[in-house]
Amino acid sequence: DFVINLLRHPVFLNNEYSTKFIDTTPELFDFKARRDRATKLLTYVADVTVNGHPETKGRALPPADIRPPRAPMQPPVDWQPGTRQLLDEKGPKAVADWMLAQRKLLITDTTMRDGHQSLLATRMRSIDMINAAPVYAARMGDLFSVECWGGATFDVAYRFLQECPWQRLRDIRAAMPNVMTQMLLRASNGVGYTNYPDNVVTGFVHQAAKSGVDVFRVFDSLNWVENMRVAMDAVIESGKVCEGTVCYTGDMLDPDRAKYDLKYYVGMAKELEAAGAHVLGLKDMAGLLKPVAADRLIRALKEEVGIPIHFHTHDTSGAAISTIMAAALAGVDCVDAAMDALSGNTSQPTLGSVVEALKHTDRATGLDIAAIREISNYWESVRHQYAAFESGMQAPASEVYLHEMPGGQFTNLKAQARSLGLEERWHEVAQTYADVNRMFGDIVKVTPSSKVVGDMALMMVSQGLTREQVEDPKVEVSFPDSVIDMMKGNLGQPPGGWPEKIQKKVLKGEKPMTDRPGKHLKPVDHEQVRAELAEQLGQEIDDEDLNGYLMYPKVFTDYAARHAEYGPVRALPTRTFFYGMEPGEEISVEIDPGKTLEVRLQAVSETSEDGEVRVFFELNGQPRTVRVPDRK
Ligand code: BTN
Ligand code: 3PY
Ligand code: ZN
Repeated sequence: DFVINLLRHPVFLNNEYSTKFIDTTPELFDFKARRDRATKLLTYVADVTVNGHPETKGRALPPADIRPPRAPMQPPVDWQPGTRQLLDEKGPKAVADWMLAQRKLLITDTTMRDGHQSLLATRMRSIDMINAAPVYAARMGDLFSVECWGGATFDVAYRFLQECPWQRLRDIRAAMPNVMTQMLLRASNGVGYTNYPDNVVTGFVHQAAKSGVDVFRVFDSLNWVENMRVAMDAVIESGKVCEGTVCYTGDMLDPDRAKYDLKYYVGMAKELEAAGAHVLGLKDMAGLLKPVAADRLIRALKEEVGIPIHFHTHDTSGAAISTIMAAALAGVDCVDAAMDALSGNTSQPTLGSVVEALKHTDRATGLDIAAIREISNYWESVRHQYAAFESGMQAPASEVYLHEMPGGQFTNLKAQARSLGLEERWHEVAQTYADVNRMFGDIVKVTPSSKVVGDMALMMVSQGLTREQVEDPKVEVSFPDSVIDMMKGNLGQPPGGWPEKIQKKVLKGEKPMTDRPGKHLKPVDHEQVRAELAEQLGQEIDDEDLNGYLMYPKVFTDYAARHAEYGPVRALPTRTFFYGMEPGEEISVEIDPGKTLEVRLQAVSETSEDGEVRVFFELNGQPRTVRVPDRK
């Protein structure tokens, strides 16, 4: 250990030591991991300071005068028991009964999941959420839940933010002990883009429950209840709230689109109730449900099913608040909204405005509007730091009723279009997305089926192919892999099956599967995978790591390798993480509860002849020099 410390010591590495070095450098005898982690972090900060962060290069910068976001309250805070205590003490059925007994409209705050997934490409870092959790506990204790996990946040945490999604969950949960945490689960697709073996799905749900998820919103990207049972059963087994979810698509009021009519939705809702759902989720991922349709749908569902209804929508069209009002007046039990500063457009409708709209009515939410404003001000300052990930969407648009893209996909697809040089042709992409949907038989479009439709649309626009050409057996088309996979039946079955003509053309005669994909996937031997992974990475693999690896093998191992190099970068302020430091700047980095590093950047050298830059820090008052290659 001593030799390792010596060889890694920056003073030693920089050839700046004298004969007294060992005697005057007590940290050489400090064999705890802490010092080592500090060195890793300094290496990261030095690297980003010199080379920039690959994710923010060439993108919009945060406003020049921004200051680090300051949360309205610091721990410890006083809090009153909330839904979380109800769940822990009385179980999920009691939560559902309690929901039905409320006259007030219950609210889920989606800021920490769908809000930033839909507005900031899912890039919000854990530290910005964890800092908000205490004020939620103290002042938003009457929320139904806080959606803060699942969907795209899981792989983005590992892949782009270099942090552990499980730790995010545990930390938010610990700092907000009274409000239920909620996640979005893609049923057999877990938090991924493909069906997983049944025991991987079950194991993942059990781990998520153990690490801190209270409410699981479970949906299937083709609305196939058969494909939801494994995940729903696992949630029910774990004693948490199972929100079995219907995805809304199309236009229920349009007689020319009879496939998804009132009867269809009520039928699926009843199947979910029979499958054991405690709560019925109604997931309008693109924001297509119109106010009058919402009134009819919610009234019918309230009549036909006995479990509470939780409505989720997006404000892409600008009409979502009117749909929320219609749903509230029709008796919906709970709705999703995002804190004002992260609401609107492709995100959820505006939480404070929903609260205001219902004040002094019998459905008043009881939430504290002053607290909402203060918390939203915090989110506003958080949002500024992520300027690089803003979509540039300027206004709501009724075009969503044409393309029907989910709010969580819209900005992603736009970025994909840009990277293919198709940004100028965005409205063509939107029209083609609609054409592909019809060609595929008018399907539910939500992760992962939405990604398949998007892949196909981008391919067609970039190759100048029309729907007629793609459907023409005489025209040779090379379909994206995701399309082939979906037509094979690997995401399951849409209502009424796949249109035969296009399926035949895509599969070139190969026979599709029509039963549940999970039935054909071999169970995973968790302990064997754990042992192999531990061997490969040379580190212990805990249950969270194992479940992360099973969802995303390569994303996880890449994350683990970077973690070994850079250490706990999750603890860095967001601005430092994306932009490094300025000479003279000081930051505090809490790497463990109560263990804080004070870091000051003194200076940055010129690039040496061998292409290296020396970055001079003060770490807790001690000088430290880090060398990084100039890769600019
Ligand atoms: C990524 O791999 O794209 C994200 C992880 C962070 C990589 C770090 S950021 C500082 C340094 N500069 C780089 O170009 N990569 C590393
Ligand atoms: C996701 O699965 O990530 C979604 O947000 C679907 O709406
Ligand atoms: Zn959503």
